[in-house]
Amino acid sequence: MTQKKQQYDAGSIQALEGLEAVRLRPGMYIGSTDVKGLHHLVWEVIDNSIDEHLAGHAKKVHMIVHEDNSITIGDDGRGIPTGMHEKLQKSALEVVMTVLHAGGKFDKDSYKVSGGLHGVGVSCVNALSDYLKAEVHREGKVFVQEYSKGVPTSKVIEIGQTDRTGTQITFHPDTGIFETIEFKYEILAARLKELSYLNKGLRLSLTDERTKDENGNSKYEEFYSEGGLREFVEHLDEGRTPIIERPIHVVGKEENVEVEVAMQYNTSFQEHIYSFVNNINTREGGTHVNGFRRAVNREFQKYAEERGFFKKLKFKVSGEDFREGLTSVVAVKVPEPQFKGQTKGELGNSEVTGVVSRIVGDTLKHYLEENPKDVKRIIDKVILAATARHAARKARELVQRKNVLTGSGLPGKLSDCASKDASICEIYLVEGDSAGGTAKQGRDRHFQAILPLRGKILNVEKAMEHKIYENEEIKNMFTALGVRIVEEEGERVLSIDNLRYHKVIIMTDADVDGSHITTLILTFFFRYMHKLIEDGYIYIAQPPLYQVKKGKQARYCWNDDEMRSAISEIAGKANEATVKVQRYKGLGEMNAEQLWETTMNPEHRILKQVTIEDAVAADLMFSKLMGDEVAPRRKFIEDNATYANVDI
Ligand code: 0RA
Repeated sequence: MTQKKQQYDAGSIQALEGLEAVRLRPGMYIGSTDVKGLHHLVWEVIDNSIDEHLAGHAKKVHMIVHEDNSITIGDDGRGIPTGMHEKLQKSALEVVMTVLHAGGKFDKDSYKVSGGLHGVGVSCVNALSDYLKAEVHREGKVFVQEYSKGVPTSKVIEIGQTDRTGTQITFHPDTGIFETIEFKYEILAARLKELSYLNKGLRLSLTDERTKDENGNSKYEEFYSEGGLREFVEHLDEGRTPIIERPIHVVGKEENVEVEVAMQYNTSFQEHIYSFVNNINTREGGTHVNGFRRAVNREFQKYAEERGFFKKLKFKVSGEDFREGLTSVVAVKVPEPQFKGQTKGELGNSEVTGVVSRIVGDTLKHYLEENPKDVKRIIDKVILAATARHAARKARELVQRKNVLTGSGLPGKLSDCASKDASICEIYLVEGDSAGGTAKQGRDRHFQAILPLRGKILNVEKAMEHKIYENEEIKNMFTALGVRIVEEEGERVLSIDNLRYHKVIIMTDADVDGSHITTLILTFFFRYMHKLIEDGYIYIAQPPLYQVKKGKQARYCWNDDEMRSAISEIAGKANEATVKVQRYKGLGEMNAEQLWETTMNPEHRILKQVTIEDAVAADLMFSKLMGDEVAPRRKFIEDNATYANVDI
């Protein structure tokens, strides 16, 4: 055996061991093996194509979902190198595809993500696919190699000539690894759209061969943005009314950190910041967001104080007041990003704060000097925000103090549970007093509490904050849950140290009104108790839609398919006249025992955990639902008569 041969074998064994680790513990590499992890495979491959764009090569990226849920992602970048890898004595293509973390070693000057959400390398995708094909157009030739579960099933072969360059990867996720391999069009489309805003000038397309129109054409969409972040902010603010003419746009670079920010003031009362690091959404913010906020506060404060705008105010204007009704996208490119936080969604690099703060500050200074009309409108809004916050604090303190004074402080309408162990306790927020009564009879009072909510709760997107604390239903929720809003360094934060239940379950009727109420409650949580959603405490109960009954046999069904199979199973042929089906619309149509069996008993019930899958999409939905325009809200509610299908 020659020395070279030995090296080759050693290299292959090492590569195999690496990929075996990925297959043994996929969660460590892609987070999970559910729908989320499945889509992670796509993000991984497309990130490589985006890197080619960032390095100035790729202009187009296409994605095709095939009928069998395999996916093709292609770009017109340089193409993965195919020459011999000296050390491993095989094609660089094979190394990139089969050696864990090999991608990075080939890296040029692009902003790779390390230790973060993506960036595990395309070899991970290969390891977790039962089939993968890489096709490379490079140096006038077309090269192809195929793999199964990360192991090559062919050599790198040359199959023809070409006049273009690029890489095309087709993979089929391993059904033995993933709980589901069904890609969701909406998730793919949302990310491609986001990527088009983050990478202006890049053309992205999505073809879904699983969905055909009447002419047999596959579903197809293109995503392209010329304006980049400026258009992104305009898109995010579609349902809101702007108060300045054009978004403020910041672009700059310092110490290898690229910064781009777009910000727009609107008439709403909320702050919306979407932040990205190397194209990846940082949901928990981080040093780039801190730098941005610091600059906004500092520049506006200085400007307003120098001109005496705040002279007449009897209270201090705080940082938040400058950002009420501000929608912004903060995107940075950092060479070696460090991620921290619970979901690794927070940028940790401390040097980024100062860079962003300086670059944003410089642009804002000029903006403030040059746009007096717009700035006047912003300052008026800031003063209004500060005044409202002052009123809200008074209202909140009144409510929170009152609770302390009135003994237990718990709302009279709450039927509390016996246990005081929050980790096993649940609270059902139930629509209406009558369903509340049924739930109270049906529950297990050891660990289940019931809080009936009367009618429609306040639409918090539209209400001023102090009104919120005066609303009876909302006060009850705060006190029953045991959470409070406290101020830390002038910013409001939700304190959940005394949260009394680790499951907060929204239970409403399965009709239009019910889904409207669910939406209102979720909007409230989204705006005022965001942390409860983030930490996974919020659930939606799923009452059954049907009961199929024959004699003593009864079966509950949660959708039409289940209903049909229940009919044929327990009632014989579907067209038999004694086939009895009851459609439940309201919780009130069930008696206490039925409600317990189907919707409250932990052994049988179906709970949908509310997650913030995609903060951008969720927020868009809320603002469309709750914003200034009525038509999109009505349509949404009509389209979603049962809430079950809405992923927020
Ligand atoms: C390694 C090195 C180079 C490019 C790539 C990998 C690359 C990977 C993928 C995956 C999908 N599309 C891709 N495009 C490129 C640099 C190539 C060079 O220096 O010419």
